[in-house]
Amino acid sequence: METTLRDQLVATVRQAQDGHHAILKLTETLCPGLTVAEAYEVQRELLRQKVADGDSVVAPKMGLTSPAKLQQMGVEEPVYGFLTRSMLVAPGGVVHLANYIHPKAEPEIGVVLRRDLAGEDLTPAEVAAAVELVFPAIEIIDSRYEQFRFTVPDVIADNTSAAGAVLGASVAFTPGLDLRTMRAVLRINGEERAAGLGEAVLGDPLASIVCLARMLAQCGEVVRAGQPIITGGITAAVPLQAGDSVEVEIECIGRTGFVVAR
Ligand code: OOG
Ligand code: MG
Repeated sequence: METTLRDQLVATVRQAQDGHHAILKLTETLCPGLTVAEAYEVQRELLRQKVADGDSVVAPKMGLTSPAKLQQMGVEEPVYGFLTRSMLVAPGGVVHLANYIHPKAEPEIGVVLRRDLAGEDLTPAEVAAAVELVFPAIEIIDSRYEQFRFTVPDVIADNTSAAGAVLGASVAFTPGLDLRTMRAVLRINGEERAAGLGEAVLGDPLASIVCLARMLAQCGEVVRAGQPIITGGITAAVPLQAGDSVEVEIECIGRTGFVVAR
């Protein structure tokens, strides 16, 4: 992709991210023909700039990996983005709506690998052998596009709506722990608002890591050991309002939460 156009797309998305305002889709304005590969170039350049400005990359995230999410967003394929240090919210912490546009929360299962994983055709069993820890997570997504509507290239260029994440305490991953059958519940002020099983994520949250490794391999990258990777929303995302106390509990893994203020 031509650098001038790429930089224009990066600047447009970055202003929306930093200024917390919604924009029209890139595919509706600057670049109707934006491809998935070009969108990842935009995502990468934007992240590179953020890192140059003092932020740091924490871990990749998978998105659009469950039927509930695909249906909610009206798109068809898994995508990845990256969580950065500035997005992290301490468990039990407070997030301020003023720092977002139209934030939503979604329950996710997180994993930490004990060794790097690379390749186009890993199996869930190979991933399972490499998983060291698992943790309950809440991703706060906040599409920079109006109405939270986008095409796949648009959402990739916007770092897959990544805006915040609460990463709960991790537990050791043991072979007996079948993530497919773990029930995830998202509660707001004590009331259950969304629930689903781990298997909603590509049949197995570990398949999400297989998919991530495959996508990263296309640009010669690997899934790194030690990073807290989130595998994708298990349920549809739930809009946040001031006064919400949000909690996610993943069966056998644990719970985490945060509070929403104006
Ligand atoms: C895109 C991000 C999707 C997930 O877990 O499915 C995502 C969006 O829904 O805005 O993070
Ligand atoms: Mg997510």
